[in-house]
Amino acid sequence: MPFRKICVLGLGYIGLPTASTFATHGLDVIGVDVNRHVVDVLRNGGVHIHEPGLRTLVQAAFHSGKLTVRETPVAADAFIIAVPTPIREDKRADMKAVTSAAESIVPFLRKGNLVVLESTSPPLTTQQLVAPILERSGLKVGDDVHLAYSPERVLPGKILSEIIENARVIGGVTPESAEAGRDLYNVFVRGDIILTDSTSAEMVKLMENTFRDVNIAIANEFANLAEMFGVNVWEAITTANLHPRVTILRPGPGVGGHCISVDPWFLVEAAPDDTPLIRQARRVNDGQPARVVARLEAQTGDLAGKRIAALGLAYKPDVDDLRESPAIHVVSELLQRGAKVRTYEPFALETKIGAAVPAPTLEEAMQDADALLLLVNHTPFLELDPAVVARYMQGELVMDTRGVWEPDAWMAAGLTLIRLGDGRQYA
Ligand code: SAJ
Repeated sequence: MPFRKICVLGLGYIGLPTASTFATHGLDVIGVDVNRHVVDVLRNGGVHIHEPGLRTLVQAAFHSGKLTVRETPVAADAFIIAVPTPIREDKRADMKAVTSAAESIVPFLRKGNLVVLESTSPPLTTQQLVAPILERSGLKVGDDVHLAYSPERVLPGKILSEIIENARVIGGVTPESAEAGRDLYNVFVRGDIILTDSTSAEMVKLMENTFRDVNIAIANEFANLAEMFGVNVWEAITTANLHPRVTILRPGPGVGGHCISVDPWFLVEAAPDDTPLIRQARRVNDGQPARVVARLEAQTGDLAGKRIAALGLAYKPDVDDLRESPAIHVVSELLQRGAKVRTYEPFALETKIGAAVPAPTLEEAMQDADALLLLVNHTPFLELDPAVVARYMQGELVMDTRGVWEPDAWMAAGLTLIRLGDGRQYA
């Protein structure tokens, strides 16, 4: 099935790279975003997202004349929905954006069109939410219009290569819909394309991220046990991972990002009585920020009035993405206990968390601090010289929640390093 013109709804972390990649591979792409600011920024040559290589790709797409952006859809051969599916307070998926994106294409649907949902969604969304909306057009999904679910599985920080190289699952509401999806993504995907039904494709996506969440939860629980038993969890994990069938992940201050900390809830929502493990893993990971603060407080005593330098706010290294970031929860908890927090996030310098003061430089964040807290293992932090840190700080306590700093070097600089999951004493 030949596709010449496509409409991509949602120009965020997934939609923008997807739209631009299709455009640089020769399709006419209309990128649609309901947020006027996003459309304006892109039209003026900017990019509203930090992702390595994205600016260059978007510029190439515009220069090719194949990408245009606007606030409403137009008629096209295919429509890709890549809008957010955030989680609500009650831990249920907020499907408003998917609903309104699907509704917005109804007036433009024509016989033979393909619609692909990429947004991570609870099982059965494609069949039970999207299909009925599309049928308001009078066309029959599966007969007149193809409909498929194809999850994005790219890793933030590596989106541009993974979007092309990763295996891609395409689940159709009919086999023909899946095949139509394959014809579309074949334009640029170099990884394997696996065809299945739409609900299986939805499950695959949720299973991948839930698997990772549960595995991080057990690493976090091991870290907590290690502190209790006087064990260095980082060494213990390295040793355990020498076993040919064991791969324990890394403990940390919690799990953030818009995917792994959110997607498992979609399974819990769909089957609350049959997901005890998934729910518990979420609780363990969500409990990590409080554990970090408790460990720090055990060293410093009452946190009220203590000057804490918090390094890193993003949800993981070398990205500016703050969504669901556990570092933010740690900072909020410190503030609640009366600590005076200075934050330094090199990828989003102006980020302000409550009463915390965002420092423009690392040095200003560390100046006169009673304690230094590493929350994200951004590359620049890995190279920090403990002797330099010691010169800026007033106190001696340094806490590493990512297991990346070596105690010896910090001790040699006269500082006390404690590490999450490390129950050994280095005095
Ligand atoms: N984390 C740990 N310990 C680890 C690994 C990660 O604490 O050993 C934490 C990170 O610090 C971060 C969170 O988990 O806060 C998630 O980071 P991540 O790098 O594991 O994953 P994401 O959220 O950036 O991207 C994931 C990926 N999914 C899987 O690896 C199964 C990616 O392939 C998906 O496309 C993406 O979710 C998504 O969009 O769903």
